[in-house]
Amino acid sequence: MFKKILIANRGEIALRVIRTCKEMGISTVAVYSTADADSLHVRFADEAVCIGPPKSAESYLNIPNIIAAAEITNADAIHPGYGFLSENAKFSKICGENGIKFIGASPEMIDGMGDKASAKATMEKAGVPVVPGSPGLLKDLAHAKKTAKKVVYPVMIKATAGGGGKGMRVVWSEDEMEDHWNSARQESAAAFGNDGMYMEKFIEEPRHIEIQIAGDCTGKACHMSERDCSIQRRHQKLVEETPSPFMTEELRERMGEAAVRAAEAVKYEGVGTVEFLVDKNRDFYFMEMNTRIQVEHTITEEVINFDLVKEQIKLAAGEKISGKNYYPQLHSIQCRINAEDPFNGFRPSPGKITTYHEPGGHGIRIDTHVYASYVIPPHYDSMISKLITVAQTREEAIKKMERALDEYIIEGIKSTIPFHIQLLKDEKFRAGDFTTKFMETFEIKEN
Ligand code: MV4
Repeated sequence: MFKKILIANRGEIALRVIRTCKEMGISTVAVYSTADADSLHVRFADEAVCIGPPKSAESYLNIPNIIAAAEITNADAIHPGYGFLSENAKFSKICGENGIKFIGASPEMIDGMGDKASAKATMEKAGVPVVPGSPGLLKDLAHAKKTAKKVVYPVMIKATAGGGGKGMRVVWSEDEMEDHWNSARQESAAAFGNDGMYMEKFIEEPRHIEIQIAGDCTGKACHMSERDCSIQRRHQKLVEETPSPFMTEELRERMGEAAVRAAEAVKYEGVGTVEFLVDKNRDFYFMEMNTRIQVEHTITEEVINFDLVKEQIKLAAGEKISGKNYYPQLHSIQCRINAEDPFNGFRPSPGKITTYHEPGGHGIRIDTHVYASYVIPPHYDSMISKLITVAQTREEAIKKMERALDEYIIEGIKSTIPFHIQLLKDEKFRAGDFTTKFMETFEIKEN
């Protein structure tokens, strides 16, 4: 087992990893930018190294400085958390070259899954359902038009280097193709330095349901139940829950098995997520594979009573999975509390938290790095805490969340708490009747 892990991240996830390391008897090294000197991850780690100025590019994305910090502290592994360098093939490779275990995917895995068209081809070959579309990349506009006729409109053109909705367009008819083709390619070239595009049938009003998986060094994988992440706004998840209200035992088994096929096909090592689109007929299609611990891993931990970060560290150290699959025993919901003004288009609201009081009691979990008098820096993402409830049923988890949101006091900045309070009152949400389009029509009422 590792003796010392450097956590190449900040905020709640840095703290989350430090906590598990402490429980495992592993020493921890925090790295921080000058904007985060007062952050809790710096306080709670055994050692801390400043790696640069506030800007991410010069600190949390600064590979030479992070490797230097690992070397001077003698860390034998690096946990990258999510975001930042967590899915950076170059970083994974450099860690390996310096004799530091990267607690995440190999450079080959990251590159293979990062190219969406080739990941899709790999999955199709492994027998994982994929959205019908172009067999590979589209050569030019004429090829796109010809392919769309076969796929049948509406279609989607997607950047092979894409993710998070960038370089992606819905095309409803041939006369729209040229404009979308040009703009999507331009956007992809600018964002990713790669303008390769592929095509899929457009799935209208899908649900986003992902399967947590784990794989070990023998090539064996297991599934660990699903998360419904359909409540999103501009590709930012707002609420996640498990089980999905749309799930059936039969669908869970089919999706779980497909996710295991996906993981085993690429000999996936570590914890990961296979994302699917699920249509109204409960047909599901592979979308992406995430090779990191995700923000919403918490709800899975609650319903299967299992520490996923501990598992991640154990698998990186060469331990094997138990071989069984994990099924949800409870219901868990997570509300992301962001420093944003929900009444003004979710505009970021950094600054000082003057008053802070957390809810508590049975079935409540809060993962956060903030405290009273903490100043939220403007340089990073706006998530300040994750409020998680767990209960026997969905109804109880919702009621508990309403009670917790009412108790939660954050003053000095705007937060998304009032949004969550309104969302939980929504009839469609309460009925579990929502898709990825839900937020497009949800109206936030001025309090
Ligand atoms: C789709 C789709 C409909 N049909 N693909 C959005 C992000 C990227 N990972 C894939 N995305 C989508 N791909 C086909 N063929 C709809 C989306 C989509 C979406 C997916 C998951 C969660 C939220 C979404 C919001 C808008 C569009």
